[in-house]
Amino acid sequence: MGSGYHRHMNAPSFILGLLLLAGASAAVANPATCTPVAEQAWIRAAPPGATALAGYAVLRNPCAKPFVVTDVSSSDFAMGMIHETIVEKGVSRMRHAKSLPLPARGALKFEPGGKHMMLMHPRRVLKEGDKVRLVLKLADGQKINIDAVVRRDAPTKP
Ligand SMILES: [Cu+2]
Repeated sequence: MGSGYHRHMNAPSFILGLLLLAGASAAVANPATCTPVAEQAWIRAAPPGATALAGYAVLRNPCAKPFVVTDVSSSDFAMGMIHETIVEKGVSRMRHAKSLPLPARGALKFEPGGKHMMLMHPRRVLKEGDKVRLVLKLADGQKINIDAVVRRDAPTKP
């Protein structure tokens, strides 16, 4: 895993590694209060003055119904947006994703080189180890609170 800052580069081996990590089973929650949960949430540390940081997490859905993720926000940033990465003719670009499906009993992965939470204009200096509260918005109006840690590299599963 590289130690660089937020980049949108093609990293197939890294993505494969994350997919392999995704096999873990999710706990089945009480259907009455069933809600998706975020794991391994982190934000890529960036140099002071950076105007956009990328956030990553694995969102698991233990419920029998699907959800749709529509937006992200944080009180530590002026603006948040869901991005997805597309590769055209070998060139990687990112674009705004207005909605991302989270299948029933499935997972949605935000990961380097793929979908990510684009966090723009930080309101405070964010250093390695700092915690940031992110809020994912679902199409049904639910909000998922995520506590992300600022790190240089992706966390490895314990
Ligand atoms: Cu982006």
